[in-house]
Amino acid sequence: MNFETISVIGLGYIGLPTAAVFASRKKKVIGVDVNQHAVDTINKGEIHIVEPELDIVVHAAVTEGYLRATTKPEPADAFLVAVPTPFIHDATGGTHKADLSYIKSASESLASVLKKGDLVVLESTSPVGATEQMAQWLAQARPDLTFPQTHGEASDIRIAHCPERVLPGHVVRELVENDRVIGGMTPKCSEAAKAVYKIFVQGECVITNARTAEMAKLTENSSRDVSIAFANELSVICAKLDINVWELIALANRHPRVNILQPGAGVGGHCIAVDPWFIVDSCPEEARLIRTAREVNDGKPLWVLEQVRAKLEAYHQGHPGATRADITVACLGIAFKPDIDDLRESPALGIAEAVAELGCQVQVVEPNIEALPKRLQGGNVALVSFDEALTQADVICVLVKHKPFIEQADAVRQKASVVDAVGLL
Ligand code: SAJ
Repeated sequence: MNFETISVIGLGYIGLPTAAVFASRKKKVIGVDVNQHAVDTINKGEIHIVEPELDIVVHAAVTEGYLRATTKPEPADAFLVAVPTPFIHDATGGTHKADLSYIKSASESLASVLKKGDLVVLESTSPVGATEQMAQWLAQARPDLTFPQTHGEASDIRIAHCPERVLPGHVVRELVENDRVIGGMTPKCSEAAKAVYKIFVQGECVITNARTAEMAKLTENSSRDVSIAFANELSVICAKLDINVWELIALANRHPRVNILQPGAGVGGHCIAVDPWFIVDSCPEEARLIRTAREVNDGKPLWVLEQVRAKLEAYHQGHPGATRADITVACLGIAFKPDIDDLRESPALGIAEAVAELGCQVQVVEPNIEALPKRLQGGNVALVSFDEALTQADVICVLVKHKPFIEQADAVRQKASVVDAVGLL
């Protein structure tokens, strides 16, 4: 199996680092994306997303001539599909269905350049059955070639699923070091995919079938979601019982077989808050715990907002005649988790927005961004320094446990009115 030219379809948070790491191993890499801006940026040796160390790897890959981006697929020996799989809300039943339209259009467009002997790997996190579906779309587009669903090991094209599992903020290191689960549609498909990943993966490449690989990825993120939901539920219970939940969890975690995660402002990002729904959608009757965990975590920002409202009421009682606009609320952190600039699906961002809608003056302290996102660009929201917020705010909400906040936690402890959603104090 000789994979000299590798094509990565979708140059986002997963596809671009993957393309760059293959290129760093001196493979010819063709990156494909429908976004012309992303393609132009990459071809200049720059990046359109934020991820530590990625700029250096992409710059080297492009300037040394191993990575090139384009909007149209070109022939290659292996194609890795890393496009988004968001969910679609069903307005009637409240279910969340996976949107496979990006996989469909990627398949249809790469099908035109497929040739006998090629490998196609789906990397996008997908509901069980998506790899088989992709194989069908490819077969429909190329009746002149044979595929594993009809010709098994004798097929012209090999197809596999190999889910990405890297942690945002640590992508470049984890891509190389993490183990990979490889699920081929046949054993030969798995072997071909393993040979491709072994070009740069130092972790183990463990082989299974495509459906199990799909479910493994969903299971990993659901497991974390359920664990975080347990911590979030404890935080609500402890507030009612007047117990410090962070002290409680630290105590319980001294048990050798207990490892409770940390409560927070809710679960954000585009993975953990999404993927469990793919399991719920496949097995709505059976996936009771997984659904409830999603609901508990989605409900947490509303609970934090209730705590902020209670502080506002207390302020009004101490300052008769004050209006909402007279109250300054500082929101410490709006990213979806500590020490990154990623605001996508951020519960903290939603809370800051809701506090602004209550009519307060909102001061956002977010050391990882330089300007407020559009959603917060109303008249009553400002991006300020930590010191400014600490001197001016009447109420402080700690929403993300960024490192600079931990270093200045003593200053927050001095303030009278604080909602601490993340255990900073
Ligand atoms: N969070 C808590 N309490 C915790 C841990 C996390 O409230 O104790 C919150 C975070 O603040 C954040 C959310 O959960 O809002 C998710 O953050 P995360 O760091 O747990 O995970 P992600 O979304 O950045 O990345 C996850 C990872 N999956 C697992 O750890 C099982 C990563 O390995 C996956 O590759 C990624 O999803 C993905 O792309 O699917």
